[in-house]
Amino acid sequence: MSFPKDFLWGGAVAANQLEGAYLEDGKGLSVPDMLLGGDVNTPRTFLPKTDPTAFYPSHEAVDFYHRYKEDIALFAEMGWTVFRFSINWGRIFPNGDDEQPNEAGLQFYENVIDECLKHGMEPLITLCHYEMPWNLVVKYNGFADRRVIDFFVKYCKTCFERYNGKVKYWLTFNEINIAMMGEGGIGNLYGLGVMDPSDVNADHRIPLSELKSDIQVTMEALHNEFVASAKVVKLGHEINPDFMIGNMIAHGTVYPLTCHPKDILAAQYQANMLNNLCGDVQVRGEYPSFAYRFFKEKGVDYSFITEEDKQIIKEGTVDMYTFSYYASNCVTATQDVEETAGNMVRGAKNPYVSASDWGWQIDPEGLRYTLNLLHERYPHTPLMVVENGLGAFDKVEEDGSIHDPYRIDYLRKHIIEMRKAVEEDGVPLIGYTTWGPIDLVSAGTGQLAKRYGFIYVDRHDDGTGDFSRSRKDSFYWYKKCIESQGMDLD
Ligand code: BGP
Repeated sequence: MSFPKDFLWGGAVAANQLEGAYLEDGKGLSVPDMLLGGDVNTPRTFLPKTDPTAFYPSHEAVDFYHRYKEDIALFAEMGWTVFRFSINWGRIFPNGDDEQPNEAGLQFYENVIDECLKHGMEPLITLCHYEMPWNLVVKYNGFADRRVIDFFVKYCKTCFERYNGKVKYWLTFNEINIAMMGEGGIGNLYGLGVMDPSDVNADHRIPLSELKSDIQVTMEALHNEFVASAKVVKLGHEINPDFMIGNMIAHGTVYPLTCHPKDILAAQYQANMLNNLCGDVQVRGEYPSFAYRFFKEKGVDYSFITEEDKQIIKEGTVDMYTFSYYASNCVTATQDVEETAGNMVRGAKNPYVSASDWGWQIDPEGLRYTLNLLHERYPHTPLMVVENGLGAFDKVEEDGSIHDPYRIDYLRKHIIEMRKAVEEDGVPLIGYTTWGPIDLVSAGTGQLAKRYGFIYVDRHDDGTGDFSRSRKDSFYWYKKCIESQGMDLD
């Protein structure tokens, strides 16, 4: 037994982390264009008054915009049947609130889609991967303003109509639950396009972790994003009933650190807030009871959830649940323990697993556990792992080769656990796309040194490099994995 014959194998990227060409062919500025890089110990900083001496990693990224044919040919060489990428909203509506879409942007993605189809790859498109047009942040405070719902729906309608017949798989918002990760900066800005007015026009660098936020505004904006997503799902099905439209959750898999009942309850609470609140709204079509408990605890006035919105959310449930999985974390309410290092993903250290150089705890069995957990929770919904991978430092040898056994080891172990979930546990998993199959800009740190790729890109954090591509050992390994339907993993 192996994975089903029609199982989708491929890789996943985001426009802002890959394309570069940040102002080319009419594109407007979007949120990531305002961010500088950091590293494992230093958060990324926000600086909207573009400083010509600073290195903004997304501005050129790894230049996919000019090299997509070469890159897609390399993906095809590995035997991919799916390519997950995002459309940068600001290429289609440069200001977000424009009357007419930008034809050059639409044409660019049509070319990318056609290139995928030429190579027998299904495009899987994320409509918003942290890429809100900057103008919507400045003018409307992102999803805090309900008018942004309509702008998003109009943008998605434009994409659905233009690419109808060529694209079947769509995701509305990347990691919509990032808004639930801490109450501060990164979740608000990346996820919702929400900023405190006093930060928007800063003339100095502000670490993302220090951006101001307000829980009432965050929750209202997240609600508006749920409404936007549900409207888009409904509209997509009206345009083409065969569309498969998914949500996308950053799955923060949570374990209690001990079997102390207080730890169990703390872990359950965190899993509910982090993962299940968003998942339930988008899959089940209603807010779970613990969401209201959370609102009350935080003093959030949730009268923004109107009866009309509840109806919209009910009618716009997703066709598949897709998620990213990198690591698991422990939670404790009883002990004072060391926290894991690293950005975005934090928790109490698990003594039984190792961690990446960025402090993310490596836990392949956690993926099997997660798949089972999700299938139990949403028994009628197909699942897809749309991000999984290891960010690591790579070394180019003198002869140009790149040996990355650590990456192969990480992926092999996760694929084995995924296979057990499918074969032995009966989880309806329909596909797997590794994160960053070609080196790209890290979302969390803005680094290029945090590499995930099967394909190495000569581009560095000081802005040097000629963007040339080369195959790492893992490239040949993944090709073999796909050829054998996930059976030959040596
Ligand atoms: C997810 C994002 C991606 C990606 C990935 C790896 O949260 O959807 O955009 O970047 O994490 O994270 P990082 O780039 O911080 O290593």
